[in-house]
Amino acid sequence: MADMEKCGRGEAGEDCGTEEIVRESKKQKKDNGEEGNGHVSSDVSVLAGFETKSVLRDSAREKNIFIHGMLAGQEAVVILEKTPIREDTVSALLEGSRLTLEMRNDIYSTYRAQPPVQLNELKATLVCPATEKHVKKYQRRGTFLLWETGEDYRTVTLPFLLSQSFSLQWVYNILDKKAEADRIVFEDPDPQVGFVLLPDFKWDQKQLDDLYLIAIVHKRDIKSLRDLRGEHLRLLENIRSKGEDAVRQRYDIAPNRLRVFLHYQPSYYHLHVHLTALSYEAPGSTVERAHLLSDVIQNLQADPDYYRDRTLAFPAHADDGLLEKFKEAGRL
Ligand code: M7G
Repeated sequence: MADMEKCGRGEAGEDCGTEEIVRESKKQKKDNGEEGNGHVSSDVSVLAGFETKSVLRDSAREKNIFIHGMLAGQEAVVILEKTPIREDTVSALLEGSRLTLEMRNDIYSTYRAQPPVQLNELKATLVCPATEKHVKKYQRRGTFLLWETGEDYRTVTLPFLLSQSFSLQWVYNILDKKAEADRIVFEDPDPQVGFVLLPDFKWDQKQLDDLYLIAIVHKRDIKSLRDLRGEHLRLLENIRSKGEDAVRQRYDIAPNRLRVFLHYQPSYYHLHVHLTALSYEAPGSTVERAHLLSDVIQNLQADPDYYRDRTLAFPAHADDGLLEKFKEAGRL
């Protein structure tokens, strides 16, 4: 399993692999303070007062659980997930764990292992205050494919997302260096073709196997893939070449080991590109949602209005409102 030894130090001097809930919560307090909407405390027991309302989703395979509840009187979502086992911790795990025999049969035996406390971490993500839309995003429910023509986008989807979409405050905080500035891996500050490359908050940066970065463009007027035109080719090519170079330099990963893609529909309507390790089956990397950046570039080279006119398929959830709008418009 790859580890982070290769990663060296970032431009901002940050050590790779040091993300902790304590630091995150401290940062969150600072960030929220700047925006005047925060309330989480910076102490280690920030989740102690969390009152669970319901489990939105859990997965034995992915080893995660999404919980909806209340924190300090506000709606909140907490995501807990077991992190991958790092190769560089294996000997400490084997030596330091307390084993309890569960069963033995011939040459086979299974144990419950209690690792040393410092190796027994979970990744915890807190969204607070969470909106109803956050709760729906994380809930497991029926998914249906929609086929959206260019006309559907303009008449149904666009009005819906203008009224409904998630706040982009976290994106602007990154672009304005009000949050996560110490996590930036690379930046091209050009207002037309520039972008910020940083770890996605789904990645704990402790191992490269599940590497997940996002490139967020500086331009603020491109909502999604749908808005891309031939004139944006320079921007997209810039993300591809400089983003891939930065990943090679920082993590020693070649472009042909990366999956570089856009989501349609995204959750956040400010153009961004996902970069994940090719070997990692990242959530949202399936064919109905992920569009390879290299394909997007070729499509725009062949037809500058490709994404204005094409019918695009995407998965919609039973209760997320857009499906309902398509029904109302007689498009289902
Ligand atoms: P998307 O395609 O809009 O939607 O991707 P998705 O969340 O359904 O995939 C947005 C990406 O931004 C996702 O990969 C998120 O994990 C990531 N992301 C979301 N937030 C709120 C943050 C954040 O505050 N910081 C960072 N670094 N990444 C985030």
